[in-house]
Amino acid sequence: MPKLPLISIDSAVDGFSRVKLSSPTKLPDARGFLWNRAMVMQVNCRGYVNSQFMQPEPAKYSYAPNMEAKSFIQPEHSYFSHHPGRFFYLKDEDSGEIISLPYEPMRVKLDSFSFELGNSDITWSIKHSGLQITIKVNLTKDDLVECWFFSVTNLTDTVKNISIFPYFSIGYMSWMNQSATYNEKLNAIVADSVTPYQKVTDYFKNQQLKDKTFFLSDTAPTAWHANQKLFEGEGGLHQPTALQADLLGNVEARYETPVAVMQFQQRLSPSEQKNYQFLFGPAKDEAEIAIIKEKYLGYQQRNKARESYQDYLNQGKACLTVNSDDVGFDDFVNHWLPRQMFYHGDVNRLSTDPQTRNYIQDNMGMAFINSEVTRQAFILALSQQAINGAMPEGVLLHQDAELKYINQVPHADHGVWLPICLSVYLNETADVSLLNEMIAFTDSAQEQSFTCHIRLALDYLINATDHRGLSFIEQGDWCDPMNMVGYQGKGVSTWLSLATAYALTMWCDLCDEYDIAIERKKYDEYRFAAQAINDAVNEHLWHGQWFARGITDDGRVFGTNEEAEGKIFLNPQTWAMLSGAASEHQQADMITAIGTQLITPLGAMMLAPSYTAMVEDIGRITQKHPGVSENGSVYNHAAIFYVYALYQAGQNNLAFELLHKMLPSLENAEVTGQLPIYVPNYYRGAYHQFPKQAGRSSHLFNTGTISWIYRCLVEELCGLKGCAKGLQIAPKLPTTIKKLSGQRLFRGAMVNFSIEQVDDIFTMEVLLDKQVIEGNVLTHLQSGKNYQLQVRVPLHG
Ligand code: CEZ
Repeated sequence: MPKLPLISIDSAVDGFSRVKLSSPTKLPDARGFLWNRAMVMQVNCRGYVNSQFMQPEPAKYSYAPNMEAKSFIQPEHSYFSHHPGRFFYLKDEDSGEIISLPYEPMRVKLDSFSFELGNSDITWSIKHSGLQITIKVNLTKDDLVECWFFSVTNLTDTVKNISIFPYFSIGYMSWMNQSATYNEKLNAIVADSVTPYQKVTDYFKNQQLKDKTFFLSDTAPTAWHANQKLFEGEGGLHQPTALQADLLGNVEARYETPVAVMQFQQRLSPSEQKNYQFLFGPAKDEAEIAIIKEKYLGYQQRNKARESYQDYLNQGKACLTVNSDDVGFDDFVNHWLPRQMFYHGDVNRLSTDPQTRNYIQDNMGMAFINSEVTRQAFILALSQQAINGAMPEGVLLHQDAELKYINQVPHADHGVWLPICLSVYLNETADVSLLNEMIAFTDSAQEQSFTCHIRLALDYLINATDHRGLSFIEQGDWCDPMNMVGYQGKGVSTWLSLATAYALTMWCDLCDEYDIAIERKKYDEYRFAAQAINDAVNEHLWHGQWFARGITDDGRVFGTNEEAEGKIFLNPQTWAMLSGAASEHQQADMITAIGTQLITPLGAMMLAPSYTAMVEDIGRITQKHPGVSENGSVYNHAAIFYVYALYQAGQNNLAFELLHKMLPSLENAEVTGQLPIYVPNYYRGAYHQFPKQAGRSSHLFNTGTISWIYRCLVEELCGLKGCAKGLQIAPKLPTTIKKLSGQRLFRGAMVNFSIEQVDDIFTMEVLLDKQVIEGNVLTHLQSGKNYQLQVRVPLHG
């Protein structure tokens, strides 16, 4: 049998892509994810699953084997033998051999293994001992249920007698009450619990909670088992005692940790195939389970569910497809990147109070998919602004939602993001009517125009500066855990100062480009303020060859070469390029310093050297493990800011080199440990301190990086950027890409483009439908029409 490549990318029937992994051990942490507006599940190639649903706050239906803290989805989520999962034991009743599928918990070497990730489903194709097994899972458009399909085919020419045991973990549900048994009427194992509480008020609050977990089957089981401990017995998960008997014992769980196991004895004639369908999920009561059963169990119901789920995810189609010589790059940009962007914009990382900076940036990305969603999101964010101009820590998306976790810590930067992200919405739509939308405040019913809300946010930022004209950092800016630089009310942030100057400049530029009504005096004040901040940053924070990160409450400048750790931070350099604070000479110094101290094979680290001990006038960031998250990882959100700034500075080659590096690929998979289906929030850094772990993916697909990568691809690399007059053509191809073609959907018009770098011209040539275009703006593109665009650019800039 020809050796399968470890990872392969195929195109799928639904026109999407299919990424396949042919080993459960080479990339043991490899995983895929599925979601809808109410739930998300991360599925590991070995069968482990990390899943949660919203009611409206995040909740579990398949728990760890012991009480677990409720928290936001963590980076580097690790697996362990009793980690929640969806497994299938398979016993050959003739030989007695038992294996488990897709691999855990028994870890028996299989004849062939394939873990396949599609847009709307995750599949395993396995061959072993003459059997072909296919396991597939998908979610539904908007219900709380996992739809599993299991099929086994006898590839031999002899009869095979087998037993199949789906083993779906339920885990430790509640210290107050947990149990499970088989419900014949539903043909399901139903686990029941009571969400623990002690306050009377919570009794009434918890009435609607979905405290049941169900495992439904389309086939009546030969026997069943619902008791985790007794199922394992002395054999443990590697050789469960319950499987040693001919039949499972039909054992309940009574204030014992539940599990859902069924046994299906099956005689398979040669070439005979047997299919099973299973549904798994949370429910409030048996009536709800019956409705789910009615809706999704059955061949037609299943196909209908799969199609509607595909249709839901296909809404995530974005406005750009590219065709370069790099198959992996094209596959990721055309399929997986828009998918991850849609996940962020459509379900807001499945939070009821997304951090304001995340909410605005994630919805900036939606402007490339469905700009009406962006419009509504920007209006909602401003409706929760205070009348003094302060933007909230988080945007509440549900009437019962509260600000939780990090949103209870005051951060100073939330006002900069709308003026910065608004440009993408206006470039994609030219919808200046948004600026006249009348919106109230969180603390006043008085309505003011969108423009006025922006002005209040910018004024609030300008006033939140110290005697030097630098921005107070409070307990954090973009960098959440930088919480002790300014908690005494005096510390300032270089990044936020520069981001404020950039936001002021962006707003003035937008007012010019889209002729937005703003008083001349206010316009001049903003231009002046931006320059004043840039000057103040240069006066107090330029140190040697780069900008420091800030000044502490006690006046200590940090993030300079004088320190042993945290010598250089990426963000101040990036945003000094964006805000215009850095001269060409300074830019050259910074790019050199970044090149020697921060660049790794996976991209730019956000600071170096990583902190290895607490620094009390900087804060929590220094306590994170070196190379992890903000403490010097390749934090992709910060890295893509740098890529975007390099494009603004015309550094097209370095920009593309760093953009390409952060994209997961077949080539870097054995370093990152992940499949090329999402950009993680970070890759391990501390490259010079802990090289062994460097490059490892966090596997966390929640990251503000995505919308910025997409912006770089559409507006910079391809240079097909909207403006007030139409579509501006200004591609920034690296010298390594001589030709790039593709499609760009712009305000309803489909532009089929080809961009070529040639060395026989000195100025760019633009042809639209073979007509030479004067200048570089396509002004009369009509919605619904198709256009052929040819762009020839001089090879050497
Ligand atoms: O959260 C992210 C935030 O969602 O950290 C980014 C910040 O810009 C994003 O808005 C950088 O700080 O609290 C913590 O220590 C966590 O590290 C969070 O800061 C971090 C989570 O890991 C999610 O990535």
